[in-house]
Amino acid sequence: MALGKPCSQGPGVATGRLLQTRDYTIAFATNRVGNLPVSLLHRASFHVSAARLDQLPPAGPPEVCFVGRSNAGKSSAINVLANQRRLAFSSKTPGRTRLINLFALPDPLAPGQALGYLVDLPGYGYAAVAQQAREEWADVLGAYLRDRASLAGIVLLIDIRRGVTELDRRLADWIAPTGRPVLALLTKADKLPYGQRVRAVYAVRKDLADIGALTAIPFSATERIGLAEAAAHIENWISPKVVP
Ligand SMILES: Nc1nc2c(ncn2[C@@H]2O[C@H](COP(=O)(O)OP(=O)(O)OP(=O)(O)O)[C@@H](O)[C@H]2O)c(=O)[nH]1
Ligand SMILES: [Mg+2]
Repeated sequence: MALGKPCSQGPGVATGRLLQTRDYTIAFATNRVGNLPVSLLHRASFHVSAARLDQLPPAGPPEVCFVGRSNAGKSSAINVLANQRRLAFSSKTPGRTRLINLFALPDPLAPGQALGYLVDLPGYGYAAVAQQAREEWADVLGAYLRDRASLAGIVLLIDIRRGVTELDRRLADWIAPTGRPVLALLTKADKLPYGQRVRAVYAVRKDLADIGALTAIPFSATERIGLAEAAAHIENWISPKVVP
């Protein structure tokens, strides 16, 4: 099924699975360097690449995927969240990420096991890719977003200067019925003054209002804008903190 044809029924898995995930609040609270808590995401390491969904490992621990237009800043966001320079490659050449790349987050209580995964997905909307390859990728992306049982949350990257484009809107049509939570990072926020950033966030919230569980924030990989908030959001998807 292509991205243009969203399904009406989502898997409705997010709540149940998140509640079943073990809570590591105490372990992370002691996981400090000096007085600074070390983010779980800083421990990310490359796990596996896949060209097709059937090459992915079977659904297991929670996954957080990064989607968005080609060049929106997906790989740069993963690198800054992981506090690593070249974990996910980033490039001035659009369409650089061609494979689905999984990065494992190790379980602090079970060495050798993954607590969750970050997933860097190839961007869409890159004009130089042949039409057939684009449609094939839309099918893969659509199936991943709809069917991947372990997908706990979606990070949607949108260039703050472009806002929600036609292709982003089609993706949102696909995501909304699944009920999956979305963190929209409005990337390259360093390119806009504060007032325009605020206006851009309002516009994106309005354009994506049909996504029930939506959070939208300005983000910059270079200036680290929105970094702490994005990291906390993603960590909570991987390992939900139980608030008494
Ligand atoms: N000024 C600025 N530039 C950024 C920021 N994030 C990414 N870039 C630049 O935008 C370009 C694309 O970044 P990538 O992270 O490779 O984008 P991508 O979404 O992974 O691209 P594909 O893999 O092609 O889909 C690179 O030249 C980055 O240096 C940011 O926060 N601020
Ligand atoms: Mg990339």
